[in-house]
Amino acid sequence: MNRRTFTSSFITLSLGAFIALSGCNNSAPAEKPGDAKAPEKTATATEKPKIALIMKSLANEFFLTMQKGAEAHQARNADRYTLLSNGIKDEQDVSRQQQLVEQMIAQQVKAIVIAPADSKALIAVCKKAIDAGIVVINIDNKFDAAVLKDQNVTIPFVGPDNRKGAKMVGDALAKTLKAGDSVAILEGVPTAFNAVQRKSGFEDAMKAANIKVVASQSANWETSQANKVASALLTAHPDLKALLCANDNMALGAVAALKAANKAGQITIVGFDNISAIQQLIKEGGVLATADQHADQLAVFGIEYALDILAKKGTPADKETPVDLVTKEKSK
Ligand code: ALL
Repeated sequence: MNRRTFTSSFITLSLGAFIALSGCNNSAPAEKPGDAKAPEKTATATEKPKIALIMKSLANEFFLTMQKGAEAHQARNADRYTLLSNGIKDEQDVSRQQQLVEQMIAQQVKAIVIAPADSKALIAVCKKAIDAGIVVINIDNKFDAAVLKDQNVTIPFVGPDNRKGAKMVGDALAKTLKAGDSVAILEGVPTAFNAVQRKSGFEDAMKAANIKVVASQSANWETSQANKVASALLTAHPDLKALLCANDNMALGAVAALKAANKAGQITIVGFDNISAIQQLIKEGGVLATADQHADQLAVFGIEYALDILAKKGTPADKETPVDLVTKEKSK
């Protein structure tokens, strides 16, 4: 991908996100999530429960896929619940996500299924939702166990083992390298537990193969930041053999940085998410591997879980969802 293609795909993604933010935020058009005004009536026991899905950046294809999966599930289960789906524009806009939770509390939803942008900062507002009688399910990025304990709150987590997923990707990479080689990691948002777990999984795999991690830096899940960080790493470490990216959006930025530095084909890139642009690059050989955490199913698992709890009022427990290695061989 040259600079121009990179820029235009970035614009396409951003445009897609804009359309998503302005058009698809809400599966129940009569109830705009942006309006935090007090509901006109109190829900009765016979009414279908409203479930709110609160995601992170809709500029990331991962969350658009998640949203589509949730909407398809709701369409198949229209008699069971209504869905309000929301996202933010910027991966780090934690305060916007907090506002979304507040708005969903004001709308008296029965359950909130949330992929938090930050593993600590969203807990207090989720506790507020629980105190208001709302079932809260944590998906994708796990809340911090110590802060949950501190605030005396239990929120079940439905999502993959990110350390395991990253280890699988790292192991696939290690097979193509030799002991003593140098690699670098591009981390996600450091206050997100899944970003930390993925970094650890990459490190586990490199350690097991005696490969040196000479640098590890955050690019906050973003393509453009990853592009800058990767360019700087290529200059600082000319002997680098691979870049392990904690998500595919950052892998796209790293791929563009390699092209710009005329190093395409000399340095191996791996990612995490299995977005369509990376699937294509895996086929072409521009990226070695990624992990599929089944974005289309992640929110669905959370919604089903919320419906179960609403129906049986059982004790919530964590639930691990699948994560699979994707390589050229595996996708044949
Ligand atoms: C994580 C997801 C995805 C995504 C990232 C960016 O929580 O699991 O890997 O790319 O958020 O927001």
